[in-house]
Amino acid sequence: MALQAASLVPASFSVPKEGKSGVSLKDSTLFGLSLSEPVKADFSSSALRCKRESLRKIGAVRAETVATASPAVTKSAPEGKKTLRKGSVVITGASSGLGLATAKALAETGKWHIIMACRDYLKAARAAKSAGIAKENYTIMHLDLASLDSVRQFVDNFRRSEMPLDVLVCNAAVYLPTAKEPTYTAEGFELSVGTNHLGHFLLARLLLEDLQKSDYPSKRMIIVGSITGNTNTLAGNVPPKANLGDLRGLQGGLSGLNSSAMIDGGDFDGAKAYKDSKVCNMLTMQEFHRRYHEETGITFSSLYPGCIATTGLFREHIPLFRTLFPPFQKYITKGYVSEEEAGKRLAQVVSDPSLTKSGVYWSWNKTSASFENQLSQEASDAEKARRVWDISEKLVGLA
Ligand code: LMG
Ligand code: NDP
Ligand code: PMR
Repeated sequence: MALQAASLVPASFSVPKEGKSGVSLKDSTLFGLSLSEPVKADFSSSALRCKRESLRKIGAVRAETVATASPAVTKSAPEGKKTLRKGSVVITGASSGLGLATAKALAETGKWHIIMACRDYLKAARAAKSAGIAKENYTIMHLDLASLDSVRQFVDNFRRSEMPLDVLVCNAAVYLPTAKEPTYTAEGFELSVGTNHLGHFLLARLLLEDLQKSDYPSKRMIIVGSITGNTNTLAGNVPPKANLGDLRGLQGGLSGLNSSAMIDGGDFDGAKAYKDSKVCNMLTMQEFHRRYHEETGITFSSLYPGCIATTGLFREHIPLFRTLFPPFQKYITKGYVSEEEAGKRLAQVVSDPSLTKSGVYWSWNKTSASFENQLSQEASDAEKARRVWDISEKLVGLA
C-alpha cells in the first residue's frame, strides 16, 4: 500500500566556451594556481519584495478550476499594494544534502511551502525536523524516482492534494562509483541514469501541465546539473569522462540484456553513468526551454551549486575517499561549498527575481555571485538534446 495518502503532512572551474583545444585553466584555483572566473550576470540577493499573504493551508481551499482558484497576486487594502501568496515548490530528494538545505533556506523566508518528494518518508520527516523547518512550511509526499509507477502515483497524489505547483526542482540523485555491476530500476533501466534522468524526465513532463496551470508570477523548472558532466572543465576531465556517444545504449533501454547498461553502449562504469546522467539533466533542461519557454513563460534552468563534498551523494564511495574528498576540495581545488551555502544558491534559482532568464546553466564565483556558465559542447548539443528527449519519451511510455 502506498505511503502517499498518509504522508500528506503539512507539517570552479569553468571556461567561457569549449574551445577546440579543450580545457582551459583560467577559471579557478588549483594547486595554488590562481584562476579567474567569468562573471556575466550580476547577482542581487534581494528576495521577492512582495508582502506575504498569510497562508491558508496552501491550496487546500483551491476551487475546482484554475480560474476560480485564489489568485497568486491580490490587492490588499488599504494601500492597494500587491501581495503574493506563498509559493508552492516541489523538491525531489529533499531528505538530505542540497535538497534539504534548499528546503530549509526557502522555508526560512516564510514565502514558500515545500513539498518534499522523497523515497523514505521517515528519513524525510526526521530531516525536516532536525533542520528546524516549521511544520506549516512543508508537506512530505512519497516519490521513488527509480520506479515510473511511483512517479505517476506521486503526480496523482500531488494533484489530489490540490496544492498549486509554482516551481519544480529536480534534485535527487544517486552516485554508484564503486559498483562493479549495474543495478536496475523497477522498469529495468540502469539505476543512475534511470533515477537521475529517466525518473525526473517523466516527472517533469507530467508536471509541466501543473506548472502551466499555476497563476504564480514566476514559474520555474530547475534540474540540478554538475561540473563533472561538463568536459570543458578540469573536473569534467577526471576519468571516467561523461560521453553519451551515439546513444545506442539508451536506445536499447539500458537494460544490460540485449544492450549495454551505459548510454554510449560501453562497459558499465558507475562514475561515468552518473556523469552521463547529469549531461542528460542539462540537455533536458535546454530542450524544455526550446520547446516550452516561449509558449508557457516558464523559466527552465540548470545549475552547478559548487562541490558539496560532505553530502550523502558519496555514501557509496570508499571511506578513504570520503575522508580525503572534503579537504581536497576545500584546500586544493577550492571548489568546496557547504550544504547551507549550496542550499542558498539553489533557493536563489527558485525564487530570486533576478534569475528569471530561461535556458541558463547557473554557477557561482568565489564571492558567491551567480553567473551564466557555459556548458560543454556535448551538454549544449541541441541535436543530441532532441534525440535524448525522443528516446527518453519512448522509454518512459510517453510516446
Ligand atoms: C575514478 O578514479 C574511479 O576509478 C571511479 O571508480 C570513480 O570513483 C571515479 O570520478 C569518480 O574516479 C578517479 C581517479 C583517477 O582519480 C583519483 O581520485 C585518484 C587520485 C589521484 C591523485 C592525484 C594527485 C592529486 C593530489 C591531491 C592530494 C591529496 C588529496 C586526494 C583526494 C582524493 C580525492 C579526489 O584519476 C586519474 O586517472 C588521474 C587523475 C588525473 C587528474 C585528471 C585531470 C585531467 C585533466 C586533463 C585536462 C588537462 C589539463 C591539465 C591539468 C593540469 C593540472 C595540474
Ligand atoms: P544526497 O545524497 O545528499 O541527496 C540526494 C537525494 O536524492 C537524497 O534525498 C536521496 O534520498 C534522494 N534520492 C536518491 N534516490 C532517489 C530515488 N530513487 N527517489 C527519490 N529520491 C531519491 O546528495 P546531494 O545533495 O549532493 O545531491 C543533490 C543533487 O546535487 C544531485 O542532483 C547531485 O547530482 C547534485 N550535485 C551534487 C554535488 C555535490 O558535490 N554533492 C555537485 C554537483 C551536483 P535518500 O535521502 O532517501 O537517500
Ligand atoms: Mg573532482 C577545480 C577542480 C575540481 C572541481 C571543482 C571538482 C568538483 N573536482 C575538481 C578536480 C579534481 N577532482 C581533480 C584534479 C581530481 C583528481 C585528483 C578529482 C577527483 C575527483 C574524484 C575521484 N573528483 C570527484 C571525484 C568523485 O568521485 C566525484 C565525482 O566525480 O562524482 C561524480 C568528484 C567531484 N569533483 C567535483 C565535484 C563537484 C564532484 C562530485 C560530484 C558531482 O559532480 O556531482
